[in-house]
Amino acid sequence: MQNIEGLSANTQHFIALEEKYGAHNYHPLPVVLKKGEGVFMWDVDDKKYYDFLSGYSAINQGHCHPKIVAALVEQAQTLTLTSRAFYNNLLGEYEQFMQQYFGYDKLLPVNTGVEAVETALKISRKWGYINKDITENEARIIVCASNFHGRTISVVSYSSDPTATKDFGPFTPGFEAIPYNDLVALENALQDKNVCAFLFEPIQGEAGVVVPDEGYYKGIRSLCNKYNVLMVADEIQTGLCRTGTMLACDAEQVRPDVVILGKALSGGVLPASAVLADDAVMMNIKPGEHGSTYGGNPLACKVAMAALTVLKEENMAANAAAMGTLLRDELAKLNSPYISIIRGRGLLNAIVIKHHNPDAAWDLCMAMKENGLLAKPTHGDKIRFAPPLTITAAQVKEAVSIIGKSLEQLALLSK
Ligand code: IF1
Repeated sequence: MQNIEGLSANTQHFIALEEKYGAHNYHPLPVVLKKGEGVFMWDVDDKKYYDFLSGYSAINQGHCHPKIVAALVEQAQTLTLTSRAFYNNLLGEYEQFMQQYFGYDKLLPVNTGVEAVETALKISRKWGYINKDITENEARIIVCASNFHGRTISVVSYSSDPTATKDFGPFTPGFEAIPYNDLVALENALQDKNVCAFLFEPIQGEAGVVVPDEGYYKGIRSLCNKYNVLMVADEIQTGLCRTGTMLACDAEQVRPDVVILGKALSGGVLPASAVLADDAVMMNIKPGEHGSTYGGNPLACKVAMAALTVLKEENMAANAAAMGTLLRDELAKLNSPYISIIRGRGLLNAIVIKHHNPDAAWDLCMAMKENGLLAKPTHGDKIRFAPPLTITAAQVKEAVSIIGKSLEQLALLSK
């Protein structure tokens, strides 16, 4: 039972319901939210919080962005789903919109991020057999240690996190993990003629916002060209202005062969994900070989076009870059003995906590919650700071003052 000491009756009520009737597949911070607007959320006792997680980068545009919600409401009252058994008047328009927006010939629409990752794995293998003449069932995909690409059996098959794999075997073969941010290891792995793709996160989110060296993307691009391997970028968390450019790979002007999008593609209002690729890759997929019931539904198409439009209209990439720099600078000014590292790009950031108490990161998140800011630890000692990209300089400064106050309380806690 979640320790619900010191929580309001309201909060305890909702936590108890989840405890009793829901699978225990998460360990949430003990806060129950009922409303979101912009960079803020309110709990069931009307307490206001800065959202410094943004739904793990699904809410780049801010909670309940009026233009995205308007698109949702309008389409929800018109036509929500046709299935792909028939055409609809929005999918083609959305696909053309995405071609003009990202510059790839084709889009394959699905729903969740991991579904898009699985789609990219299938497309990559198909390309390997058809275009690289790899022996049937011998295709291999190179991934990075400490990756996070979702939670399906095939995707956790290449996870290095025992929590993701224990008691879920047997696993899907055909994957090899190499160290992240290591071009020598990548070139060694690409000697294998059966390699069809290299799947990577431009910044490793779950691993604790691990930013690779300058030149990593360019190096991957060059090696994938040299060894005729698909460069597959999982931009589900790093894409859509989160790291200060439309796609994280744009930071080095690198164009992957396959781009995977999700999360903020729909501004956090419904699941929508997509795989982008040029014809030479995408046209290997023939009718009936892949799809999903909701993939390309008109509601998601309408919402996604609105969500992407506001990213540009409100210049969110530039704001993410500027506010990210301000956030990291203001955090550094705290000079806290409990922060060993501050890292990130744009508004995808994390601090690493240095403290003898193994629960210090959790305790700090609990203190920040009391002080009006929501964030959550990742992998024990790291705390991700990723507010919506609409945050202002004044709000960044106020948020950092909350973080500073909470760090002082952590000091007292540790006495
Ligand atoms: C949860 C982590 C982050 C992702 C990348 C694919 C997916 C994700 C780079 C799959 C999803 C989410 C999942 C969410 C928490 C969050 C997460 F902690 F799980 F690892 F962000 F780092 N590629 N990440 O980050 O997308 O199927 O979830 O739509 O599972 O609670 P999804």
